[in-house]
Amino acid sequence: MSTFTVLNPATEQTVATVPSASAEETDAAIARAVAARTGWREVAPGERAALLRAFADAVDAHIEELAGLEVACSGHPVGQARWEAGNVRDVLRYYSAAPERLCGRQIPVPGGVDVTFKEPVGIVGLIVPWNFPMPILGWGLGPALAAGNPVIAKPAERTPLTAVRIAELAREAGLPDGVFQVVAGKGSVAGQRLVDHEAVRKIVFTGSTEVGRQIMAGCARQVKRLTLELGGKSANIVFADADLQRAAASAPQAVFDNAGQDCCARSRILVQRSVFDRFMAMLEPAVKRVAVGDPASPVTEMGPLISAEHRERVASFVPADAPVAFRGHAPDGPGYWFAPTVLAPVRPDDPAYTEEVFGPVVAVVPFEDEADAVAIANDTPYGLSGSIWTENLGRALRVARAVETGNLSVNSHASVRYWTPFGGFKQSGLGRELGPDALDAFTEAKNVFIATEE
Ligand code: TAP
Repeated sequence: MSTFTVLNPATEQTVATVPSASAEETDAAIARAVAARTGWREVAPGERAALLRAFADAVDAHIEELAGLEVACSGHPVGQARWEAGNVRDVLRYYSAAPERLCGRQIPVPGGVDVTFKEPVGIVGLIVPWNFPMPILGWGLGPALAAGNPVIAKPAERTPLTAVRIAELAREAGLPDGVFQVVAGKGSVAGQRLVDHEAVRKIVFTGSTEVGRQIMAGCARQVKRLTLELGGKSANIVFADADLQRAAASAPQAVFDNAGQDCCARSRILVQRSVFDRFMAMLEPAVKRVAVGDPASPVTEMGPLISAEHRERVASFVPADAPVAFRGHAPDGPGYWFAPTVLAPVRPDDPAYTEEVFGPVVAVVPFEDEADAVAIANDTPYGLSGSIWTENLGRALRVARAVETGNLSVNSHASVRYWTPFGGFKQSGLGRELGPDALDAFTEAKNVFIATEE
């Protein structure tokens, strides 16, 4: 039996050794989901809603345990990890209202009536990355189950423990056998099997754009339904008329949250040239104030990177001659630490400016006017997130409409909210998660014509 070792990224100590699911074990999970499929779609809507609420309550009762696992497995600060477990609970509760509102339509047609049904799409494979193991699992799981689909989740190799525990809580809450399973295995084995197996009718993949492309090609062979949530290189645009103090105070959170291992990281700060120096003077103390350290401490704001390999990759974006304007702090000793790092001025071809770093590194660049800001913001193959700082409401709306990205905030660093659709433009993905329409991605519309003429 092959296994993988889960390391605590803050201590480099072993947390657990987990069996790695083979292709055959993944097939067995798929067979159990096939057996559960009809029973789950036939559960009465009110009962399915009650089961989702019970599942949410079970997660709620285990927030501390789940947060503790994520602190150990991912190095997330404990306050953040509690929020992440709470997000799973909230998303399950939000979508527990959906089964009883899964309404079709009645369409007037000649010779009869046509009614539509939203049918469950079938077995759903959720392939989850290591950066937000709990929320990203929940965003697919809640609506997929609410729509009447069995779900098989494949967590990332480095961070399987919370998903495994959440699946146990689902069973304890009364979800029938085979309705929600977790296969902890390699992407190239268990993940690939979910993509290749004909009984899996939909894949929800969150991860790198590179692997997303391969998954899309795999799904194309079977015309398999697919949602892709991929990489980002988002802009935080600060106009001269903004409340600069607020913009500078929140910029570190927008990029250094989760140690920058965030698809929504606003890793390019674009600042209007006339206030560039003032903004940098305000940004420096804000970056130096970021509390980096022991993830188990309630005052910690930023933990380590996920692994030694990932730290090496992040460090490659900051070579010895990099234009480092200033840095924050990071502990010495064991752990995959990397201090928050601000680069300026950067060349337009600097990889730290053009590529997704997925670490606590931000490039700050000046712009001249509104048109210039929009052109720079859009000069990337990605389009996931973004923020705009200005006191001019008209400008805020004009720029928000012009920036080619899926999720924007004005005078705020907020990114994902479960009430609103989330997803990317361009190479940041395909389809939307969350929000009131999320069940559309987990159902097929069926129309039935009923003749009324004799
Ligand atoms: P990836 O290396 O792409 O891995 C993501 C998931 O895919 C993991 O579970 C991985 O399993 C699995 N996988 C790898 N190869 C596979 C294959 N051939 N078939 C099926 N599954 C496969 O990404 P990552 O490094 O974990 O995460 C970082 C990336 O995710 C960043 O680019 C980030 O921007 C993106 N991300 C995007 C979003 C949204 S919402 N747009 C959110 C978070 C992260 P293993 O762990 O076993 O390799």
